[in-house]
Amino acid sequence: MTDLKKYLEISPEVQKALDEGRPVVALESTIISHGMPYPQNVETALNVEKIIRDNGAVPATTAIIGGKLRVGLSKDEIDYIGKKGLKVTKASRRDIPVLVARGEDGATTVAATMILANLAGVSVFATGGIGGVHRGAETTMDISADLEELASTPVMVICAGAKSILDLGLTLEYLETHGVSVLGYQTEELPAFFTRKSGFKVDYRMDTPKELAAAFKAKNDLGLRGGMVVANPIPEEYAMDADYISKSIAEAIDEANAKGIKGKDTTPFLLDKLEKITGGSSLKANIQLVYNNAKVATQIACELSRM
Ligand code: PSU
Ligand code: MN
Repeated sequence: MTDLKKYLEISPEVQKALDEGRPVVALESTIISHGMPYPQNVETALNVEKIIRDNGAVPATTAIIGGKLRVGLSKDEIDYIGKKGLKVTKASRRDIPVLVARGEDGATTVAATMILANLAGVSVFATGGIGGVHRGAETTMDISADLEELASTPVMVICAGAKSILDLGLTLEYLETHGVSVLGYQTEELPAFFTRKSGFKVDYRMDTPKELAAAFKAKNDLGLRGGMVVANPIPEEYAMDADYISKSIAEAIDEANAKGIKGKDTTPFLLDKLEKITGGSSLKANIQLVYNNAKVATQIACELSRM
């Protein structure tokens, strides 16, 4: 960590907030490049930043640009990542050293965003959905590096659960094994991204941002490694029909299998396919749940900054 300054560039606005102990909320960039089409991706990313500001924190969108680990991007940089879309390297933990050494760009996944946030001293991060154990993982071994990162890096991730493109039961088992608390915000049930219900229970229900912040603070104070998952259900009015979405997901997975899609391409392929199958209605829901997560994450960050 001796040469951190050489690699890490925190925007002046984010640095100032951190120096003054004001709340900061990290945001990922794979959701911009690989999670949504242009221009809705950039529009959403900028709206998310506005929601965070309006609720009293400073947004810190992260990415790797020209080999620099960046925490806090300008509007032009967000536009650059969004326009470049799938041409930007999807960057998880394993990609970071190579992109840095080569001076290349990378859009940070949940795992990579946790790493960058932690290096900068940011501990709350809002996103849409986390990666997890894929369906069929008993043969493919496709388990997102996001889960491993949650096991080791002290960042609280506010999401709308995980999409049922994943095996939610196995994802919860994996998190349990690695000691990651899954906390439901005003719910006992793990939300499944597009829907408020999944049939699976979270570890604990918490009803206020303050309770969530207190749990995270206790974890850190006790020196317990790793992050936490806050599962925040999509607002009722934007939730999708469970049967419709589960049929659409099955169709997307069948196509991915038929085409032999593997590795880091799997999640972006399924997200794109799903959006096409649902004629854009999944994108609408996706955008709204991210806004909702940004708001709750900001409330948690505000509570933490007072503790
Ligand atoms: N799930 C979503 N939207 C996303 C992603 C996942 O609903 O945009 C992105 C996130 O960046 C997440 C990554 O960290 O995909 C996980 O990819 P993989 O499954 O290859 O680890
Ligand atoms: Mn994978």
